[in-house]
Amino acid sequence: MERTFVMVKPDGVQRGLVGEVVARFERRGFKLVALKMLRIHRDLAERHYAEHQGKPFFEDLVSYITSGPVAAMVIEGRNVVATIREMMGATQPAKALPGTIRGTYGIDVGRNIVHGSDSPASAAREIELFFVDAELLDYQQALEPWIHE
Ligand code: ABT
Ligand code: MG
Repeated sequence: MERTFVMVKPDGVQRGLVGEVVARFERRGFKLVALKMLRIHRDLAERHYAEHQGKPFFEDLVSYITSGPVAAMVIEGRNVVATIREMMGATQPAKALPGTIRGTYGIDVGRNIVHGSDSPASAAREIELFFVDAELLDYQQALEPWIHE
């Protein structure tokens, strides 16, 4: 089963949106495999956003993501990477469709509330950055047969 890495960013935590974001993914039917809060420090931020190093917005991005606690999680389900990206909405909240997370709660790109891996390969890399194996829980979701056919 596919897994993705999701993170409620510092603005989402400060605005009390952790429960809202997690609830959307739970209600969709996805399974929570890991969940914790942490404060990202500069070295982890630079590794997480390695693909953007050297770009003009990189410094702002690092200071935003390190500005307060985040809620990090691993979520599992069929096609979960792409589905969660769709539920999040466009990177620029102003362009995100109404009903998506960013299209409901966001305005500026530097306050876009939530992160979700953009591919299964990114998910594997990010999960390893943020979690150790023992934190990824192996259990049966009771309603699973009523969610996947
Ligand atoms: P993340 O979940 O933060 O990775 O956002 P997303 O994958 O939707 O967007 P990408 B392209 O990965 O951008 C990462 C963050 O960089 C910021 N950014 C990006 C800018 O500020 N200006 C830009 O031109 C681009 C391309 C926005 C993204 N998120 N934040 N914060
Ligand atoms: Mg990204």
